[in-house]
Formats: sequence, structure tokens, C-alpha cells
Amino acid sequence: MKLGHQDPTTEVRGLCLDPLIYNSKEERTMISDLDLIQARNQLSAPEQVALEDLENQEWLESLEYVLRSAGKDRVGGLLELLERYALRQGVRLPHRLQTPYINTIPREQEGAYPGNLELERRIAQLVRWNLAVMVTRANKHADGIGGHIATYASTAEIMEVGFNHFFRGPEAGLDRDMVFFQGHGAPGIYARAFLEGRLSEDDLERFRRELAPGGGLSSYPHPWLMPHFWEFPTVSMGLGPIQAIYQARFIRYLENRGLKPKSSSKVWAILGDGETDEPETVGALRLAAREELDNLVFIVNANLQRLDGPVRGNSKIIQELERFFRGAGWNVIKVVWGSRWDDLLARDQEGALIERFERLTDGESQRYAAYGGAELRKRFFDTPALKKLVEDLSDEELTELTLDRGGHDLKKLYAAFKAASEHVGSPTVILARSIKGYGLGPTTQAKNVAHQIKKLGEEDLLESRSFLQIPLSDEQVRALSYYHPGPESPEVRYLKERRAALGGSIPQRKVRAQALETPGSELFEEFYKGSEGREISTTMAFVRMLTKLLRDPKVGKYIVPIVPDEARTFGMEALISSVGIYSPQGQLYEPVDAGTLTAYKESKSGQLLEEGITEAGAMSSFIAAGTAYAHWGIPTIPFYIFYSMFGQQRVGDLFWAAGDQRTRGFLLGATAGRTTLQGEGLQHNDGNSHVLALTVPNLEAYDPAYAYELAVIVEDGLKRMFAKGEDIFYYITLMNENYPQPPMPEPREQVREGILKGLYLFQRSDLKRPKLRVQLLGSGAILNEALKAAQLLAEFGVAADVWSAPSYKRLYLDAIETARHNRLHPEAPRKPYVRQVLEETEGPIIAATDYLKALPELIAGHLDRPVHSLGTDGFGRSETREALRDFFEVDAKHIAQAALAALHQEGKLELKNLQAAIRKLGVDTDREAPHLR
Ligand SMILES: Cc1ncc(C[n+]2csc(CCOP(=O)(O)OP(=O)(O)O)c2C)c(N)n1
Ligand SMILES: [Mg+2]
Repeated sequence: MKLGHQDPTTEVRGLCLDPLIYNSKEERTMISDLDLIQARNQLSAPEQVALEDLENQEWLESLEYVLRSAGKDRVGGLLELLERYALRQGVRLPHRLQTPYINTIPREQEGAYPGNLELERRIAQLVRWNLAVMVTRANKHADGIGGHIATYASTAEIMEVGFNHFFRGPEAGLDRDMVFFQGHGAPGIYARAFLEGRLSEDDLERFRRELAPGGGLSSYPHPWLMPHFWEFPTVSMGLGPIQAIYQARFIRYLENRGLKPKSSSKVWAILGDGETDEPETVGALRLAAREELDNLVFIVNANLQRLDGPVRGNSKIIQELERFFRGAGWNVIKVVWGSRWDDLLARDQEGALIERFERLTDGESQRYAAYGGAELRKRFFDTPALKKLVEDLSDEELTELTLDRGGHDLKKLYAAFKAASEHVGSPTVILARSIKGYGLGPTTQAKNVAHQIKKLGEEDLLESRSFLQIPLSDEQVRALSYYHPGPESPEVRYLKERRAALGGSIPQRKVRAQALETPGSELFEEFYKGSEGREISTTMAFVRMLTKLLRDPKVGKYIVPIVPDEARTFGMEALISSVGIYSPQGQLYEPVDAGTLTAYKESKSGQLLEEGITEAGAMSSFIAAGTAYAHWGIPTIPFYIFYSMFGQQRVGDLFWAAGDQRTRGFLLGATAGRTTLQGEGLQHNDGNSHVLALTVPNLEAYDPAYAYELAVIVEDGLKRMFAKGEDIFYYITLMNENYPQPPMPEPREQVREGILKGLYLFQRSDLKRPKLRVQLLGSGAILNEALKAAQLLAEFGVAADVWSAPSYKRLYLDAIETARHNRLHPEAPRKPYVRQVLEETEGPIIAATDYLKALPELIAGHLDRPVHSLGTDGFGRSETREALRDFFEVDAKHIAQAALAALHQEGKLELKNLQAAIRKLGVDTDREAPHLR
């Protein structure tokens, strides 16, 4: 391009610039690179600067021409072209994941606001007031009862935009949205439900007093406690975001598999900026981008503070998150500044403000929100250009500026929500900058203590009453009055109309599922029959059972098998080819094993969720599939099979959250048992999970020894959860030890009942004229050791009856319930089941498990005689099964020895006979206990 006519360049042109800029392409290519470089190097420093200015101008003019004549997309295309060209020439461009610290959507593109701004602002203020009063009153009545004021105060406008314009409620049917509310923002949700008329003043008075007559409001979102209100437990930081991702993904799974018509429903998750530190919050972002979940929106309430203080005092959390989310493939919308800052930005021709934003830290921002305009003038507007920008603004106006953050600007928030909901091809995160404790007075607003303030003092209440414009007298404020403008007030009518238009109130939990006809005994018959001598593991039996269930005409399509990259470990590879791995893209390649019977198959309608190595993700899928009965009225039945040590031990809090939200389904802890999994060692050998399973109240836990036990448990579990609609879920351990699976003993009905209750007689000793008798209890693979021990004991003339104990948890729950009954009703005492069945028997009770000794100890206090417990306390080892069982003293010889020692303690066996038996059995009595080693 010829620029000769442009005057400012003539001075520098005088020298040897001609070859650099005045030649046509043909001429230029005739000049060597060396000449060009030399020519440029000969320029003086000012000439170099002038030349660069000239180049800048030339490029910008060209760009502007294209922008004006061909539009933004063309500019984008050109920049891409340039980037590719530059890359080919070896130019390494910086990775640009971060944009300037300004709003992503400029003012010109905000569009008109579809609602009543004034009313919505007012509603936000009313909610702030009532939530602050509710928490303050609760703590006045019961000091230390707690609650959070500052969080929802920072998010009130975000919530108004969602509630009035986006979040669709249950009556929207399959177009309903799922909303994950910030857990400790619950007081604001209650306060808004109060305006809406869903909760009364009485209800608010019982915040955090759930045991009050008539029930109270739970501290945080807990579907277990408020089953018609809350849907998603979110207060354990990070669990909300990861669950939101997998719920959004599961919606697509249901649609792609034809279980649910396609709908426009969205998943919204509102989360804290501090919460983004949790690995669960950010750990599954890539899945959401990879599967193009544009039905998912995160809204980070970036109030720049967490519990103790600033989230990133020295930098900017929004910028950090922008880089992170964009790097993970998300669409990022920043809502940093409010409208007042737009005026300043428009006046700032030099770009001084944008430059200053780069220097701003979050710690500094917090000071301005806390101390107002004078502080802002003094510290923020710190260059002559910046000072000039605000010279005609008063300190009061500057204070308004400190409060003018994007997260409190309805118009800007609306534009962001709208852009997010219309965005196609990837999930969106809205990063909204807000103020913690906004409007709640000087002690709270933006202070480091904001999070912990549970009671507003009188001064603060009076001040926030005025700031929030609540029409209450000083007297009423001192009396801690709520303020409801009345059901016919414009505010209440407006918010109710908006909710009616958007499908009804939220949060609201409605169970839609119909009862399912679950498979009867025919499907399970082959397992009741046993393996006819074939040596198989319970894992193999389970895989066979799952395969049959998948083919069942009634429930087959609802089965959702889930694995975290362990299908081959559990011998499930055949499922990969039979039902296929769910992949929204289908399969874009020919698998390396194409043509074989077990070819790797990915498919859009694939049924298997192959989650990769993420137990937290797989557990979130389990929750999504196990709650679809309620959310969608689709009774999907998850079977999540995992390495048992990486279950509760790894993601126990998600088990807890699954229980809270009434998830239904089966969790299978495979390769289970501290001594049954050989070779893998300390990290893998699980002797813990059944103890951990005790903690979740609605989790049924079983450690079946045989295929028929497993079949009874699964058959009954399906019925209880999906036919009767019980809000329980199952944890079942599966082993990889192969042994013949015996047929179910007779009478079957009695055995079935015993399995489900946790204990039944497997084999009565047929020893003729025994000298002594013992009762041996075994669970899981250790039952076989108990059976071998019975043979050893026979050699000493001791008859041993062998019991299978598939669930100590069941026995324990029944026992403690009975004990309680007996405490409270001494006139009508009962016997716990475990005592009913063991009381009639004779001889000491020895119970052996592959888990901690604590498990059999659970029943010890509920019997007429002691329980001698053998278990696997201690760190595991990599060894053979045999060596492990010897080490942990749960093999046949140790069980037999324990039985003989117990007989001796009861005075039924002489010491010398016991000592001789110990020698004969080969038990080493001098080694250190395994739990100390
Ligand atoms: C797993 C977990 N750890 C700790 C807490 C305790 N806790 C509750 S709120 C909070 C701070 C939250 O900060 P942020 O996410 O920024 O939310 P904000 O209140 O600022 O909106 C903490 C540490 C928790 N609820 N869950
Ligand atoms: Mg925060």
C-alpha cells in the first residue's frame, strides 16, 4: 500500500525507508531479507518508533476498512489467516486465554431489558432485608445457631435475573431447568419464597430449628429434610458444580438414547468464587466442553471473598478463572463493571482506565467496596489522566461507583444470561463481580468478617434499612421486623407472575416416576441354581446378571452401567461391544480391534457410561441416573461398578450427597476384600468400605459370598427402589476370587429372608457325636475359609455350624432399633433378629470378615454370649491370597484356632489340648499383630 501522501511519515521516509514500505510486492521480493533488515537497523531510535507507528496505523486502517465494509466475522477470519501465516513463518504468538478486565458484552450490545428494572431491584432489596432479619432473629433466639447473611446479599441481583427471566420451573415439563443454588445462600432463597407466599413468617422463625413443632427450615439445601423443596444438596463446596455437569450430560444421554424427547432444559449452577478452588468444581470442566454441553451454565458469584478473606487478594480471581475456563473449552462471559463505569470508559479516549484495571488487585477492590468514594479517588485514580477523568465527580458519586459492579447490574446480568442461554456448542460460565454483604451496613459489607456475621447490630440494621429503602420505622427495625409488602403489592404480583410464566416456583422437588415392574425370580433362577461346580467369582456372576438385566424387555433400557475405566478389570469388555459406550459424537474412527467379537464400540445411543479415571465424575453420573426418576420421571437404574477401595474412601462425600438427594441404584465395590484382592497391596486392598458404608443412613450394604446371595439382594433391591419407590441405595461388594458357586440352600424362602436380614445358617455340622460345638460366621470370600475351618475343627471332634453373614449393617441396625424399643417399652421387650437366630445355638461364636474386626463387633453387645471377631485391621500388603489371609489371621487355621481358644476360655477345652491344636494347625503365636505392622 502506498502511503506516500501521508504527511506524518515524510520525515522518516527521507532516509532509506523506501525499500521497507514503498515498494510493491514484486519489488520487495527482489530485495533480500538482509537488505531489508539492514535498512531498518540503520534507522535512529526515534525513526524506528515512527516507523512502528506508521506500521500500526497502516494495519489498523486496513482492519477498520474490513470491519466497516465486511463485518466482524471477516475480521476474525483475517486474523486467523494472519495467525496461521505467522505460525508457518515460525512466529510464536502468546496464547491468549485472557481478555482485558472489562465486560465481555459491551454496553451497545446489551439490548433492551425485558422486565421491570425498578421492581426487580426492589425485590432484591426486600429479600436482602428479610434474610438478614431471619438470620439475626434465629441467632437472637438461639445464640450460635448460625446462618449466612453476606453470601446471598452478594448474589441477590444475579438471582433476580435468573428467577424472573430464565430459570424454568417444574410445570415447564421436560423443558424444566435444573438450578444448583449456592448452598449457604439458602437464607436468601427462603426469604424470596416468603415474598412469594410459599413460606410464612412462622416458617422463617424456624430457620435452623428443624426439630421445632411443625418442622423447620434446614440450614442448607437438603432434599432429605425438605423433600418437596430442595432438589440438589450443594453446600459441600464443589459437589454442586460437578453434579451440575453430569446432570447436564445425563440429559443428553437420555435424549440420545431415546428415553426422553429432546428439550430445551438447561442446568444452571450458581457457585462461589472461593468454591472454584475445590478440585471437584473444576475437575470435570473438560467433559462439559468435549461433549458440547451448551445446556449448561455456571454463574460464579465473584464477590472476591471466601470465608477468611479475599479469594485472590494479590491478583484477580475473574481473570484467573477466565483463563482456566477458556483453556478448558468453555464460553466465558465476564460481567465485571456496572453501567456507571461505562460512562467513564466512554470518556477515556487514552485507554488509561483499561490500563489501570490491569493493575487493580482484588484485595484493593475490596477496600473500595468497604470504604467508599474517598478511598477510590485517593488510591485508584492515581495518574494525572485518571484523576482528570473523575475530577467533576463528588465523593458520593464515587461511592456509587465502588458499588457499581456487574454482579449488581440487572441489565448487564440479563445480557450475560441471555447470551449464555443462546450460546451454541459449548457450556458457558458467567463470571459476575459482586460485593459480599452488599447493602448490609458498614460492619458487613466487603469486610473480611462478612461471611461469619450471624447477627446484624442495631446500627447496621438501621443503616441497611435506609440503604435498602425498607419502609420500617426505627422502632420496627429495633424489633427486628420482617417486611412483606403484601400479596397484592406490585413487587409480589410481579414476581409471582414471572414465576407463573416460567413454569412455577423453584426450588421445588416433584417426584414424577411411576412404579416399574421389576424382574421376577425367573431372571435370577440360574444364580439360585449355582454354578454346578464351575469356579467363578461373584464379579463374573454380577456381569452375567447385568447382561441379563440389560436384555430384559421391561427394565433393560433403563439400566445404566457406569465404569471408571475398569471394565476390563471386571471382565465387562463384552458389554462395550454389546451395548456400546455412550458417545455423543458416535464413533469417528475404526477401532483397532474392529471385526473381533469384543470390538471397542462407541455410539450415540451407547448405554454404558465409560467415565474414564474419575471416581468423582462416575459417582456424579450415578447420582444423575439414580435421581432421574424424580427429575424426569424416567426410572433409570444405575449400576456403578468400581474398585472398592476407590469408592467411599475416595469420594465419600458424594455418597453422602447421593443419600441426601434420595438417589436410587446399585454401587458395586469390586476387587473387594483386604485379603481377597491379591498382589495389589496397601493402596488397593480394601478392608474399610463396609465400615464406611455404616455411616450413610439410607445405604444398604451387603458383602455376599455367593452368586445366589447377590441375586437375592439385587432382585429385592430392584423391587424396593423401583417398584415400591423406597429412597434407598445399595452398596454391594464383589470379589475376584474364583470358586464353585453353590446352589441356594433350602428352604429357599427362609434363606432369602436370612440373606436380606444379614445372617442365615448355611451349613449345619453333620459330625457324629461331637465333643464340642461352635458357631462360625463368615462373610464374602471369607465364608469359604469358615467352611474349611469347620473341616479342620471336625478333626478335633468339634462340630462347627457355618453361617453366612452378608450384612452386619443390617444386623446392627435391627439390633440398635430393638435395643431402643426395649429401653422405651420395657413392658414389651423384643429380641433382635441376630439374637433370635443365634440364641438357640450352642457354643462360642467366631465371626470372620475381610473387613475391620469392628464389623462383627457391631452385634457383640446384642447377644447372649461374646463374639470372637476376626478381621483385617491394618495396612494391606502385596502378596498372594493365601499369605494375606495368614498375615491378617482370617484363614481357615486361624478361624479354627480362634474357635478352640474360645472353647478353652469357656472352660470346655484344656490348655494342653489347645496348645497341641495350635501346633498342629501351624499357627504362629509369637508374631506382632497385623494392625501394628
Ligand atoms: C467442602 C467444604 N469445605 C468448607 C466449607 C465451609 N464453607 C462454607 S462457605 C465457605 C466460603 C465460601 O466462599 P465462596 O465460595 O467464595 O462463597 P461466598 O460466600 O463468598 O459467595 C466455606 C469455606 C464447606 N461448606 N464445604
Ligand atoms: Mg466468594
